[in-house]
Amino acid sequence: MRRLLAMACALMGAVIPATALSVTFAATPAAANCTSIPPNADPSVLLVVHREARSLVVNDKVLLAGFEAGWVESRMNNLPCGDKSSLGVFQQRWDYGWGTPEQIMDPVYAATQFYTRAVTCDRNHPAYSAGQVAQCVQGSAFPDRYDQVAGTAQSLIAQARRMAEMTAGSPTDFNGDGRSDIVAFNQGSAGDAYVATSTGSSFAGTSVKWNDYFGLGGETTLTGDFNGDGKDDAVTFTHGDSANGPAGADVYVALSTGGSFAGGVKWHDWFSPAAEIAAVGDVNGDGKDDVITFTHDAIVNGTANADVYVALSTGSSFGAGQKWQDFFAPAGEYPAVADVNGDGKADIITFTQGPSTAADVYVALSTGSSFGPGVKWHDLFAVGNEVPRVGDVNGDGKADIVTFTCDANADVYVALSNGSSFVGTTVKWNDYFCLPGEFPYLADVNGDGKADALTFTKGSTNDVYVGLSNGSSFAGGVKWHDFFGLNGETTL
Ligand SMILES: [Ca+2]
Ligand SMILES: [Ca+2]
Ligand SMILES: [Ca+2]
Ligand SMILES: [Ca+2]
Repeated sequence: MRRLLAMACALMGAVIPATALSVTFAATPAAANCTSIPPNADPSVLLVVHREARSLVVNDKVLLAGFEAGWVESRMNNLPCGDKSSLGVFQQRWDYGWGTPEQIMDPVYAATQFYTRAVTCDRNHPAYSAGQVAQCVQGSAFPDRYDQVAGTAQSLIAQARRMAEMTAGSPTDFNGDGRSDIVAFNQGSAGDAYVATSTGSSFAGTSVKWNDYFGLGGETTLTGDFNGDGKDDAVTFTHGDSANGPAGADVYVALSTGGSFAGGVKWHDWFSPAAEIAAVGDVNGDGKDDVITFTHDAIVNGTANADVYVALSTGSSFGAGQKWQDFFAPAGEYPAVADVNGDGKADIITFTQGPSTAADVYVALSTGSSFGPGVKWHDLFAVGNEVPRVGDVNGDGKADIVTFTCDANADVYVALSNGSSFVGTTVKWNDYFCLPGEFPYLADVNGDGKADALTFTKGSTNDVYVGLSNGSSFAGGVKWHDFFGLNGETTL
């Protein structure tokens, strides 16, 4: 751990903005014997509890039960203390058959224990509310507390989903024709991957399956050209965290043949465990995409690990994980990967996502063997819950930053890279693109060298709209596909 004072101070005001995480809780949590319990949820615990629910393919009610129980018992913190022998997020007891203390203190294990039992309770009592399912598992002396925090739990689920969907810089030209395509990983227990290829003016193909078992629920599925043949491949990170977990922290790659993804092959057996944020980019500029993981730790008392590890592609596997930066993108920030200075080596970017007084963008340039210091490249971009992306929207070889408000305004703002900073504040490139609940993305879908705006509407329409870049704005949205990407699927 190394403390970078200047940056830590600069980021302090922005980390964990006063949104849902700051909900105050009047009643005393069940962990009565702890001398102090953090007032806010631990972001890494939120993400792990969310991922385990997805891994077990639980329904929305059981997911809510997990977040209600976690908030009531520990305010979603991995407590090393509690009433009697209770420990961890769910205050489980080793002397009542929940596992060893070490297992219970592993949030992956604890969440799996909770959800496995909650699924049974829900199946046996289908009329139960989420809070009643939580009580069925927990057997609390205060059975009504769980349903009472449903609103808070929903806010925390939204925070976790936002972290689970952090995605930037995952290229999608699967057949290598120079035009970006789209992919949907349905995850769950099916693990199907569907691709629709770009014709230059639409995405062709519905239900064209490129792999029928890749990327299960709770995993992070991304894309990139890992063997350097010009065709983007698929990668999945399983995010297990220890011998206690149901799976290790494996990384599988499915190479593109140009018309399908081959069977998944393990390229790494320990990378991006637990609540780390995985990403893709060619950080050493050899033409093969590498994998990057942000440990994304919360800042506590002005310090945090917040490390960044890289595993370089050899073309047939990923090498050992190496620390390339030791303080970048702590929890609450939105990390991304792209070549912002145009030297052919992908750099790391983080959006602090605070209020307008603290919505900064930092960059750490790749040297080819490490990332340099974090430097502020913009001081007002991607405020609060906006959705930031990175891509070369004007085709000059340097990746730019884009933010989608994805609210009723549906605005899209861009700041262009000049190689040492992002230029432009409130420069609107489209004023109606990405409504609430949609998933925006950037990709060069017509192959002119300029990244275009995409949005997957999901919801009830499942459409895909494209706003082509002309180098200074995104054109109005045009529907390129009318049935692609369902709710809960990962779409890129
Ligand atoms: Ca490839
Ligand atoms: Ca590389
Ligand atoms: Ca670079
Ligand atoms: Ca550019």
